[in-house]
Amino acid sequence: MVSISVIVPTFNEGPNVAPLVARLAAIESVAEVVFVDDSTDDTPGEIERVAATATVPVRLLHREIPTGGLGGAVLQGFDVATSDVCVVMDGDLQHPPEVIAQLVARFEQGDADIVVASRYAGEGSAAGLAGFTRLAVSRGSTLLTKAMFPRRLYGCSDPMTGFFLVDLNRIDRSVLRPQGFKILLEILARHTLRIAEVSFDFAGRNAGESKASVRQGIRFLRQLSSLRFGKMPAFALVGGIGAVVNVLIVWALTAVDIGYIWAAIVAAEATIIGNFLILDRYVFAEMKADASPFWRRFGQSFVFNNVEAAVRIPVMAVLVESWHISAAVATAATLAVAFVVRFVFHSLVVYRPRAAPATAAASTTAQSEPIRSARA
Ligand SMILES: Nc1nc2c(ncn2[C@@H]2O[C@H](COP(=O)(O)OP(=O)(O)OP(=O)(O)O)[C@@H](O)[C@H]2O)c(=O)[nH]1
Ligand SMILES: [Mg+2]
Repeated sequence: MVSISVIVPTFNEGPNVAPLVARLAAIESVAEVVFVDDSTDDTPGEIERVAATATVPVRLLHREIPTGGLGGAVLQGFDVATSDVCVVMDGDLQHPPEVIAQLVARFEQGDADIVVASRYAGEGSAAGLAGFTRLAVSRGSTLLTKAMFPRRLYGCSDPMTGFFLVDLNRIDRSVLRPQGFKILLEILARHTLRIAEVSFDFAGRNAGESKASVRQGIRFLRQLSSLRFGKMPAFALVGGIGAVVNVLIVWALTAVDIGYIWAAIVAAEATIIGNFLILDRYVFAEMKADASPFWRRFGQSFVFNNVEAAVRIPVMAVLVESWHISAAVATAATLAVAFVVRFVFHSLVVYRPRAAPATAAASTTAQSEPIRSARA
């Protein structure tokens, strides 16, 4: 039976401490609960009061200088944990402690380095996310992030969750650069781990206030930039070069008296094909072996790009005619949306592994995504 340290980052969660500890104490495999606290109120006092009578060891690490925010707190929790197998969870009871038994059971099967409690797998639900906007932001950013790290996040439907079990022996903590909320993403994007999942229902917050904010969103963008946005920059570069080539072809063909409509069509198709060949050769090189055959990848990419071009013009017309947006802004907006959709489609659909990618299950040292540079 594995015994685990539960790491709970807290910021002003006083009223949630007692019910959380009571529910954790009832779980057999829990060896200790480590609160890593950055509170500005009496939460540390409350943790000490609860610890005095708890039936499970409760430890408190109060940080005067809250380096790295929530993610930094989790890392410091790892440093003081007595067990090598840790569960990270929120302190507001949005993560039901009873799910820990399932995380441990899944880990004990022996084929995973990390077990993620997912809101988006199987029976899970994100109903506890307040409001349509937050749900949409959560879903959208998850999809885009998965497209940036298609191999390392393969098999993880919820890389943004704050509820997971990790075997510390399988990760190199010195490469982690936590900034804010997304510590799991930081771990997954910088290692090649065997990921397993357990689904759960994300509850509403028990008591107290949310710390999620626009500021956290900005920190998330900073985190993505320190992870170098995975595959996205290379994908964008190929698209940018394609656009320039497109213009050059139109210029050359019209110079030899070919009508501009025909010139535009030839240029568009030539760049769609050329872009695909470059993406396939360089950007998604290491994913080809596991993906569908060449002609199928080509077909999907070709059809997608033609449909996209065909749909974008009428959408632009609607924006300009009915919404009275200027043509330039409408062009920029539709191009930006098309870029994101194209990127997600290629990364997650065209190059989707037909089975679990071989390396994902093999080792923690293989560095197949362009993340190595971020280690410096
Ligand atoms: N140590 C530490 N813990 C934090 C910090 N910010 C948030 N937390 C804790 O991290 C957990 C997640 O924060 P929440 O505010 O619940 O974030 P959320 O679940 O996205 O937002 P809600 O849905 O509104 O609850 C909670 O246990 C917080 O107390 C921080 O800066 N330092
Ligand atoms: Mg919460």
